[in-house]
Amino acid sequence: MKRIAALAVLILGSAAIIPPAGAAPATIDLGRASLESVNYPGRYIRHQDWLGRIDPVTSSSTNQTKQDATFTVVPGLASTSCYSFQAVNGRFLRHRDYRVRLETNDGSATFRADATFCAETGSVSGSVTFASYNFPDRRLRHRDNELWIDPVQDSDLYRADSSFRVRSPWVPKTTANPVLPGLFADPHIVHLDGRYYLYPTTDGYASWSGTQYTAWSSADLETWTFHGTILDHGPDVSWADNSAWAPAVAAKNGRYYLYFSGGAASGNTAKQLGVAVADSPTGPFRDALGRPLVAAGTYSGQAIDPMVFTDDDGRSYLYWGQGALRVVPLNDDMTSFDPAQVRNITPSGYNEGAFVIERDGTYYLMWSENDTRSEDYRVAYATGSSPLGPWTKRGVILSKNLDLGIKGTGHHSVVRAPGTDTWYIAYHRFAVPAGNGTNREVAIDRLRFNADGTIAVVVPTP
Ligand code: FUB
Repeated sequence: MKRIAALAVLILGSAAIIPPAGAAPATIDLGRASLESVNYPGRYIRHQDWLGRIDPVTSSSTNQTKQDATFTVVPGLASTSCYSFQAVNGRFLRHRDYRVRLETNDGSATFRADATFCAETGSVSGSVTFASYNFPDRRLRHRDNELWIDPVQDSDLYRADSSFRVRSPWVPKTTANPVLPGLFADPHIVHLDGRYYLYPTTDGYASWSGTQYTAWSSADLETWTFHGTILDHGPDVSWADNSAWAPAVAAKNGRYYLYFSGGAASGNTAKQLGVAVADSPTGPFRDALGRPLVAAGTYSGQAIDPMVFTDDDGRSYLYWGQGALRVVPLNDDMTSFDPAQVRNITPSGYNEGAFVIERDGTYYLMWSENDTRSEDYRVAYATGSSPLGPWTKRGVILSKNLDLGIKGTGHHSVVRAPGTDTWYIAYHRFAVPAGNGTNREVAIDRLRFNADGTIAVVVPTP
């Protein structure tokens, strides 16, 4: 909406501003890329001394130069229908005083808007131009080899200076992780209708204040397709304004249920749990109740981090909570339960992020310990004989690996490859290399079982 409004101002509000001829919304692939100037072939967008430029890059350039000219294209920090560009060192291209520079995401609304650019068709076939998200009458443009956002001009020179070709990255991604481009956390992985789906928290917001949930899908757990925003607290949920955290999706009777948490509307920041429903795993989801499923203050602990486990007999159980873990059987409608059946099953060391699986008749309850801002955030588990327990704590299965720069490994989920005994764990960690507790990335690694049914310690991979 904001973008449409901004374009209306651009079109109606000023006769002097003329978008480049033929400019129309364009899409580019997410993931690593380098951006080559249209009118200076061989020159690529890069950063040097934290400032944006276009400079020559060739196969014999230094590794540093190649690295400086390589970005990960991620969903826009301010709008997932636009883009942001994250350098290999974890910082983002943003404009400040109209000069384009490289800075660390501080999570503020200003930073996210300054670091978001909306793609439109460029001056020549196959090229794109990038309008500033918050100054839509300005485009990313090189001038004397420096990168600025400059007001649109109706000239061939401007059109060429502001057009780029998306090229293969000078420094390709060599690691499997992170699996999603950009800042995401609390991944809920699930296999539905023949595909894997990931539903994460959108990260990179100060105080985790994001409002949007996105969906991603994959056939092989390696290549992920972005399905855009599936629920936005702003327009879609009347009782929550902020803190769109840690979604979980469950399927039943041909419908898909998204469990989520959010800060109550009207300035009250206490968290509550909700449930939304859709006819497809990629939404759009709509708030099923028009009110919380678990209202703030009903139980001790924060009403966040929902998870639904469905047993072989078709019965589904809702788990949730930070500080205290609760479970209750869900009714068949998946949107209600009997409050009298709510149990407190908080294990020792529990903080948040519960997840339950069953294997060979044993139930595994897993959770995150410590604070997500701590590098010691980690995953522990217990085993039990039913979805309700009783539970026996077994120990920690996933924690930091400082040799690899991996910190804050937690809020995970687990999926089994259909028809096999091969299991995967999706989790978040501080984004490598520049992350922290609000700038996190999503990784997937193997989860293995020992012969005695205990879970082997997970080896986090770069
Ligand atoms: O992402 C926001 C919150 O941080 C989640 O709800 C917690 O589990 C922690 O990961």
